[in-house]
Amino acid sequence: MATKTAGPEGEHAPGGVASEHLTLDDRVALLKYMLLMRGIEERAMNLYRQGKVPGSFYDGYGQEAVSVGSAFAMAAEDRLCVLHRDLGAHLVRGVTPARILGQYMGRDGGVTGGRDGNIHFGDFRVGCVGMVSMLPDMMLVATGLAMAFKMRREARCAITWFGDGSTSRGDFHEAMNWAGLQRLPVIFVLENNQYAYSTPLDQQFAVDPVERAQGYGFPGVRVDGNDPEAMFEATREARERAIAGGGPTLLEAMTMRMHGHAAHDDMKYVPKEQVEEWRQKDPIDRQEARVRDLGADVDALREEVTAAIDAGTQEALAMAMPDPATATDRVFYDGEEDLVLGDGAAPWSGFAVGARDRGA
Ligand SMILES: Cc1ncc(C[n+]2csc(CCOP(=O)(O)OP(=O)(O)O)c2C)c(N)n1
Ligand SMILES: [Mg+2]
Repeated sequence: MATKTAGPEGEHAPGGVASEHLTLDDRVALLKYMLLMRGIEERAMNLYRQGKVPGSFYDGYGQEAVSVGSAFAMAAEDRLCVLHRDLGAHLVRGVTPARILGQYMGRDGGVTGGRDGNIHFGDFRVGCVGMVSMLPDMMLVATGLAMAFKMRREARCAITWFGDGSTSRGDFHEAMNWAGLQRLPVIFVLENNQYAYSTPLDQQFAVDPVERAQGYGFPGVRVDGNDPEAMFEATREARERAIAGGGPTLLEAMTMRMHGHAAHDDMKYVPKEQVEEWRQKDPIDRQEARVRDLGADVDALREEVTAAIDAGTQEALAMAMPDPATATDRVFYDGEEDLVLGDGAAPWSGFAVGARDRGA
């Protein structure tokens, strides 16, 4: 059980492919979801500055490839435990820009209907589980989902994302231990963006997390987190192994937090050269160069994405604020709603081009 590095790290010649399982349409779709993620978050930041988004605002600028690439490798019947820098996962599963922007603004038509602030949301109908804020408790939720899949003998997989800072908490070890012991079908994606608020990596761990995975009896794989195709391929392989009964995988996605922890953080503590170095590895620029080289009409795609975000913004701004009389609806289980995970029937938009649907 070796620790390995997936895909050619760092350098990607335009047109070079990191996965044989992706068609050109898939590769363009990866770019589309990354553009959507960046565009929606930029729009949300503007709305925040206009006072329309309460609290603070958290984004995943520069990290788009991590959630987009890995979510793209998951099947309709799988479950995703999504964290605060992983908007791309919601988008790949088909959540619309309007519902996301409505969520950030606390509107009735947002994903939680105004019941939570900007990032703690998930839509069961598309297989996304709402985020628990305590880090990294979603690792335990994903492990529990995988345990249920195993007990029911269902060929399904759970995936979750979490940051480098999360690896210093006990829950990380509990989830890894149980998943390893039970050989559960779960994928842990460590989003190593080199900072946990202001704490840099060299103050975070003495042993790299990919090596820790081996300590719990399963592989740790380091992936170029700024390459959506490498993320896709590593996740696809991990899922295949999980479904075959091979147990969990830890993927360490190497990336960089390009903005402050949240809108209120000017990240004075991050060296400018470090940011500049990572700007050269921007995942959108790289994917754009690849598919442009292969003949994709990237300009038309950009226009399509901008139009979708413009329309979504108008729709979200027109949404009403929630009716206070409904505040406790959907907070406690009342037997009315189907909260049972499992039917896999989801109003997909994003996954239509995913590899799994083609039986790849
Ligand atoms: C147990 C716990 N402690 C503190 C926080 C507050 N908090 C939210 S995000 C964050 C930074 C986490 O860093 P990392 O895990 O590296 O994720 P990143 O924000 O870099 O993506 C902190 C301290 C929390 N949510 N849960
Ligand atoms: Mg971090």
